[in-house]
Amino acid sequence: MSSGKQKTLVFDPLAELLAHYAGKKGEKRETKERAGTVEERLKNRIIDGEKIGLQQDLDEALRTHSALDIINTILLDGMRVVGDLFGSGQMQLPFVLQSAEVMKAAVAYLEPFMDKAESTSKGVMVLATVKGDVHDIGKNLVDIILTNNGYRVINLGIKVPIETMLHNAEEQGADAIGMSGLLVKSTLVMKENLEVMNERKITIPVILGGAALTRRYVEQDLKTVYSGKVLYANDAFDGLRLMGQIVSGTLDGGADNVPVGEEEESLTGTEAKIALAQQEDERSGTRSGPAQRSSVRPIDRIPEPPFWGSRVHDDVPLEEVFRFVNEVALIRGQWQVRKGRMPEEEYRRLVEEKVLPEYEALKAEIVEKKLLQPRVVYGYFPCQSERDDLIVYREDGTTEWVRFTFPRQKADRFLCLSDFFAPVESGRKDVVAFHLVTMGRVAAEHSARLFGSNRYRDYLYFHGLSVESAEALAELWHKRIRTELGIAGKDAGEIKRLFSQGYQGARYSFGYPACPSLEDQTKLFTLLDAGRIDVQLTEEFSLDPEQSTNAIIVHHPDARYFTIA
Ligand code: B1M
Repeated sequence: MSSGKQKTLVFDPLAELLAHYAGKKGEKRETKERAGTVEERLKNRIIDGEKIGLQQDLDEALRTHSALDIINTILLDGMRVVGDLFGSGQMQLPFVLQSAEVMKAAVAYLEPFMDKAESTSKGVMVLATVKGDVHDIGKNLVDIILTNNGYRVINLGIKVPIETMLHNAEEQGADAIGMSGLLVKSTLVMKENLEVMNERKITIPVILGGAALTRRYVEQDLKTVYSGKVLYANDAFDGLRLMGQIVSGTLDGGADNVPVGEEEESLTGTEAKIALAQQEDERSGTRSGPAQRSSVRPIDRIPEPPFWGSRVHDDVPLEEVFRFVNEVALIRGQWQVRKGRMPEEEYRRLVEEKVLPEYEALKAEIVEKKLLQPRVVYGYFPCQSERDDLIVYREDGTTEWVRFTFPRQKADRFLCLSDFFAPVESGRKDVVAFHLVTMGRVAAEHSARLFGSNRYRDYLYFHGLSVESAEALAELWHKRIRTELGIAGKDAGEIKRLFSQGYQGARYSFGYPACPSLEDQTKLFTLLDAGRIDVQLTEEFSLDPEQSTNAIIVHHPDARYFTIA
């Protein structure tokens, strides 16, 4: 039983967050002792994400409560407060995950005290990333939040076919199936899955989530293909809320499920919606553009590449890659350390004094243990444009090797990616560069290790940095390509200005609006002989390992990001 110094029981999220970031878990907290009843202490341990002293409090609680009672009434109540604080913007994701870690540890400690027949489970979800998609983190965040709020989650992993999901759902008596995916392709797989389920007259509720998914697509298109309930979850807590409604029978499945104040337009990134619109255009066959050309003029002096063909680099220093990490995307996007209701100055202090030192420590650990292994394959190829096509030639400059067809804007400037290259009729050969970068399989393996050992917060941090490092390597290599082509003179001095295209030309990743076809990555793989850096394309055109990205690199000064619709 704890005794001695008192600690205030009033929860101050910022103070807790600052304490949390003050060092590794438990540091500075070892001596902190809690006051109040054992029930209050346990609940506050969950809220504060504090493991030190947990076992003693659980032992004390076991004298007056059953293990099941402790979980259902005390600990889950703590998690409910955590969810509320997160929902109201008062608690940040890393801190939520810290609480989930304590919950997990507490339940593991209590399990041996429970009868075999006793179950803490409020319901069961079979959860998976859909076929052909390697994206892990979204689904795993859902797993963490559901598991530590009393649900049993059968997490089937990535690239999961519908048959496996259905088999597990039946075997485990699941209350719902959860499907996740990163790319627009995956939203189409979700649709196919629902069609299969419908044909078989299966009606289990389905929750869908992922970056390229929109509520509109789920609630308008997908609802029409499935006679069971199909629900859109914007984030992991939305998934938790829906799961609660499913098991309590309070779900009505309609627009009423949208939380108050949630606007359609704020549901997913604008980029995701643009990409989806593009995909819809493609499906409805409106993709090929009018004969009109844009007013982009061919460049006078075509840059000279240092070599033709492709080269592999697996000696890129990690320190160099880290210099190109977009810290805003990392901290606010991946780690979800957001300002919320915090005054600007406090947020700045939090980031500078607490988050950035942790970031530095993580980078040092990664370098020391080689937990990321950057590899690049890139190359330069002779090319010409022909209307909406880009023809890529073999090194001889005359034999057509690969041909891309890009969409053209139907209005506005009538832009098409091919316009940035010398046309066939000019008689001149232009140059196009491609690259594919990865942080290596070790990145996915280490992420899986952290998740598997319930180190949720470390998992979020490492995974987030690993994917942003892939993006950083792409940025770094784009700079190298500009330098090699002799067009780096217009580069912004500050690295962070490169993130908003502070340079000549553009880097278009396949799947972006200007080159939306993910299938076109097979052509890039052919040109670059991509297997040499151990990156594979799945049957749904996802890049495996997850921490990989590729692009077509255009040197023309007028090349900027544009949308098609
Ligand atoms: Co790229 N990417 N990316 N990317 N990326 C998107 C998704 C894209 C919309 C950007 C765009 O067009 N501008 C676009 C997809 C469009 C399309 O499909 N055509 C895109 C593309 C094209 C690509 C590549 C194909 C580009 C290329 O290299 N050719 C490539 C593919 C990578 C691969 O296959 N392995 C690629 C690569 C990358 C990076 C590696 C550089 C990087 C990391 C990707 C990763 O995380 N594995 C990256 C990033 C960062 C993004 C954006 C900017 C952010 C995605 C992210 O990491 N979110 C994204 C654009 C955007 O969303 N604004 C984009 C954070 C993550 C925690 O969220 O996984 O969505 P998420 O999970 C959330 C919710 O969605 C929800 O809860 C989670 C927690 O809140 N949720 C569920 C998810 N599943 C759920 C299930 C549920 C409930 C909720 O219940 C079952």
